Amino acid sequence: MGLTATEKIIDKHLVEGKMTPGSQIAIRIDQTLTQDATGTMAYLEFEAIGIPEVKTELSISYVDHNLLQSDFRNADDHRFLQSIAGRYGIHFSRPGNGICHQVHLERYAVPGKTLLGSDSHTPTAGGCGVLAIGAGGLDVAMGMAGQPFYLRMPYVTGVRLTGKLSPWVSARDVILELLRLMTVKGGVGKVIEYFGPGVATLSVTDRATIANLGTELGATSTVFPSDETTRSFLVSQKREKVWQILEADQDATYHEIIDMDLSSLEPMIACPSSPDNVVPVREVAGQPISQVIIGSCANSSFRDIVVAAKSLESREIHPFVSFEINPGSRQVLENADMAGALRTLIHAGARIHQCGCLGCIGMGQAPATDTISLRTFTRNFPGRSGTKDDRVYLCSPETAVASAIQGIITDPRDLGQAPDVLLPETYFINDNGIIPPPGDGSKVSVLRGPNIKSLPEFEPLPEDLKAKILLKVEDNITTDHIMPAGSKILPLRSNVPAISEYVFSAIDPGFSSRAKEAGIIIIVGGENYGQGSSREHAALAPRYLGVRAKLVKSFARIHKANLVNFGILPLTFMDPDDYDRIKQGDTVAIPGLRTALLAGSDTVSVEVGKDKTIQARLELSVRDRLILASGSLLNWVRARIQAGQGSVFSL
Ligand code: MIC
Ligand code: SF4
Repeated sequence: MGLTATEKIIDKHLVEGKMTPGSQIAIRIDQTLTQDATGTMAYLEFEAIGIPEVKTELSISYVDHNLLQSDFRNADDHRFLQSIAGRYGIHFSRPGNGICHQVHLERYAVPGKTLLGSDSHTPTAGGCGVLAIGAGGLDVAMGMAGQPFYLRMPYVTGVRLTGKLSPWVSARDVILELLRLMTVKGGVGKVIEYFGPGVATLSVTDRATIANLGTELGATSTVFPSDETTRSFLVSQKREKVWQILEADQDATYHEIIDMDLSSLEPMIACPSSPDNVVPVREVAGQPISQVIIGSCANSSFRDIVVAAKSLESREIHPFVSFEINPGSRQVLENADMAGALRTLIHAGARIHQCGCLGCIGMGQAPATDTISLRTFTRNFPGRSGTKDDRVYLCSPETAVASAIQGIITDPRDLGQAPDVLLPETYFINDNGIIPPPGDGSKVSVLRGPNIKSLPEFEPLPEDLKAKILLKVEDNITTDHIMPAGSKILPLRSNVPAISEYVFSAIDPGFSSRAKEAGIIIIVGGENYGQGSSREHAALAPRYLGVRAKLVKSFARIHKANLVNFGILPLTFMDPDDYDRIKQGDTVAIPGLRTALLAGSDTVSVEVGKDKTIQARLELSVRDRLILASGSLLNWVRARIQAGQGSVFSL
């Protein structure tokens, strides 16, 4: 039987398990990436493993999330990241060089390879035929140490593209349409693979936009074939030699197929406050706006910036709108400049920022009270912009610029003739923003500022668990609810005691002080709990506060893996109606938990108060169970190293 492109990559990298969807597999990791906000912790964890040097083909540390340097802490983090990269054989992409996913696509993505990144939008490289997966920092640290990555063999959903996008309609509209169809839960456990004649009409950066936002479907990854378009892209990056073909076999079978005719699509927009709250732009057109930003790892490539500039030729930004450009990379900025786009943008009234995540992660650019902000970003979760009760819409660069001109949400087709954007045959390339490691890093000293605190130690799982339900939450709780980001909190990513003060602060400001009195804690939640970011702080900081279990209707993939890595038991309701039978403040007990876990039991009885018992499911692999019993992945790995089993982590 033939294989899909995804299966071909997995097959080549499989080190454990069988390619049966849903079963546990382990794959070899060729490349890793980290970004600063998750990276400081990932490198502290890598250090704690005790290996002299990374064992991957390429590992790279990007600095893109926190560039504010509002005090010494952020600058110290940058110095720490640069020095530890040199120490362990890791490339370092300097602050201002660009967003990890955009730079990686340009300079390092190799068709057919595996990439593990400590950021949920790592699948962006899937636009170039890479199997790229987002994970928690500890899993990426393990990848750097040469260990395989454990995951459930994904179901492969095929999206067959036909036709060609109409003028003013672009890649963002393709994925917004898919988000409308599949919702933020629709991709869980799946890789979304694109095929069909429509693929050839999309450039690699268009494909990367679509792959990037596959994360918002909850998908494990997104994979595009590697074809002649991919080859031309690699030629334009002077990297043709890494090109290789990747396509599904003629007789490959997909788990399901979604047909999409590109010609039938129209400009779409995600309304507040979820990326799947999608409608055609015309349905919400006419509402006044105060801010428009083009940027983020989803839509800040050369094409995205130039299409905005061309649309602005002999036009101006509306006087009530702040129009802002966050270029994806220094390469984008330099090439847009050479194409004359920057001058047009500046002249029309745009505010040009440095290359990085900036407002996408709430580092500045917060919108005004009770006004609409249009962004080409990835997420519009409530409050992520930094403004309470924000009204953030997500759309294409075309819709963004048309609206910035008119001052109201505008269907870009109203602007008349669509601009033509020619991609450079070869980009002007300058890699001086990337510092390769020295041949021998053993002499490099790691520079640690006072805000960089070592990792807390965690106790093994007790035999009997007695805990209090300190918080009960609804469906679709995001990691931005659990562990918010933004300019106040992001500088604390290397300081677990300090950042833990903000756990759940967005929805329950008293949580961390209550937690300090409560002892052992359990959290109850609904469907798709922990969607969004890969930030392991959303597991690490609650664990530090005493959270030992979460009982929910269903989990998002990366968050569940992070919970296991930090010794928090992920339990799901056998009967979802039991969610309504328990309340915040109840006490729960799970007697004999440790024995049941290690015996491989699939269910446990949870006693709630004095008179109720409900059943909870333990959907865990053998490895997960051992990690949970040890108290954390690091405890488990250290114990194995001490027992002389250090080089073989597999089970
Ligand atoms: C995000 O977009 O939410 C982030 C910030 O890039 C996160 C990583 C983080 O929290 O550091 C992600 O998507 O994984
Ligand atoms: Fe950065 Fe935003 Fe992309 Fe996250 S989604 S990596 S914050 S640009």
